[in-house]
Amino acid sequence: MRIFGAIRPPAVGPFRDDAFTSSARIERTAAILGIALGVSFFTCFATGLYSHLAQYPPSWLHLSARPAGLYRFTQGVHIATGLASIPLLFAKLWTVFPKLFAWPPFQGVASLLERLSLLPLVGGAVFLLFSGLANINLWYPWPFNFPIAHYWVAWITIGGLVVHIGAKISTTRAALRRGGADTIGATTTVEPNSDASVAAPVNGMSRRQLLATAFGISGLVTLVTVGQTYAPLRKLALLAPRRPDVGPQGFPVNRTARAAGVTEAARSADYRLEVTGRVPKPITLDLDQIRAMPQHSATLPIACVEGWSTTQDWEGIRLRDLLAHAGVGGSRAVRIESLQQHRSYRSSVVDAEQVSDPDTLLALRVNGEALELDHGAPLRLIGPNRPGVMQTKWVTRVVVL
Ligand SMILES: Nc1nc2c(c(=O)[nH]1)N[C@H]1C(S)=C(S)[C@@H](COP(=O)(O)O)O[C@H]1N2
Ligand SMILES: [Mo]
Repeated sequence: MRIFGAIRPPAVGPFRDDAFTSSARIERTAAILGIALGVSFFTCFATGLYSHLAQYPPSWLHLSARPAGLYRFTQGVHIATGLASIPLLFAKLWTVFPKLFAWPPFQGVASLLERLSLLPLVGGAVFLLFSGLANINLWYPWPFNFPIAHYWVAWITIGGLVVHIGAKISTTRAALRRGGADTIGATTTVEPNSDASVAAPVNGMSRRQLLATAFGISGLVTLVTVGQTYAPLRKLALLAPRRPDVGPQGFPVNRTARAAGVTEAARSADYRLEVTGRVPKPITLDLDQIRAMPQHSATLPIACVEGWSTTQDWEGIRLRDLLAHAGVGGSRAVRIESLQQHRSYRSSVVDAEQVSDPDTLLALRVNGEALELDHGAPLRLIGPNRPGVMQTKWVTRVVVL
């Protein structure tokens, strides 16, 4: 790498020796933030993967209907860890920023690969956190399909993260032992074992102040958003895009009947529920016939992929009773179709295990009242451990697969 000795950038701007002098920028800060981000990113990745598999189940995998609130928990964790990562990522990028201008830029093949892996890692991390944040605020300033892009970029980012951890594990270990007071950027190195950088913040914040600020903001963000799914903190959910107790009948609506274009069809006296597909005797029921069937109740959450959830008491007919009514013996997977004609989430698949679950209902009522139009009246699907996007509203057809 002698070539880098010969060509050197002019000592201006960030390339000056004294360009970065903050005493908070030390390897130890980078290591602590790195570990926190590693934990939050892997947690976010695992819960995100679960969410993806739940929404796009491959043929070899079947997701259990129990525990009923599992998806609610994993998706709450997914959004909470994503949001908590944002201030930590800012702090980490700020801490290691001077390394962008280090000379020589790399010191061999391994070092070159390590530096290149930062591109998918940093680019991917910024993309994931930004697109996720926009999505939970129902803001789509892009032409691509959010779940697909978010999913594939997650794989790229995790790949970059694995390479990064492999490359940095020994630096991190060293930094966490006392020797890690090496500054990042400044030419003078703080004596190992001296507490100078901690005790005397000569330039700006000390390391402790930086970490306290980053973790403090991260904790605060979690505290004021997690109430969207964790009921005891409901009152604190000031920054949450959705309050689980605000909306018609006391809980939120993402897509209204008007937005879905179903108002007329859902109110019409011509409304019918059809059971078709691979059935011995296809049936068509009107509302009175549905109301005359045995009614059951279940207390189940709607757990939206955007991180909010709300648990309600639902009442309606069991999906398995409906299939039995149409002469279907045993349990089979079905596709539930909505009156909604356009856009996503107008149908969803219920697998055989979910169909046979006694709590999988086509609900007519919630909390002792008839469903309101925006909650899916006259009939909505509600089942245990399903992502919110698969709790189809305004159901008009059950296709046995
Ligand atoms: N037909 C239909 N059903 C739907 C949706 C939809 O857009 N269309 N949205 C889903 C989503 S994203 C969630 S979280 C739940 C609850 O959404 P809501 O708050 O709009 O009732 O209903 C689901 N059912
Ligand atoms: Mo949702």
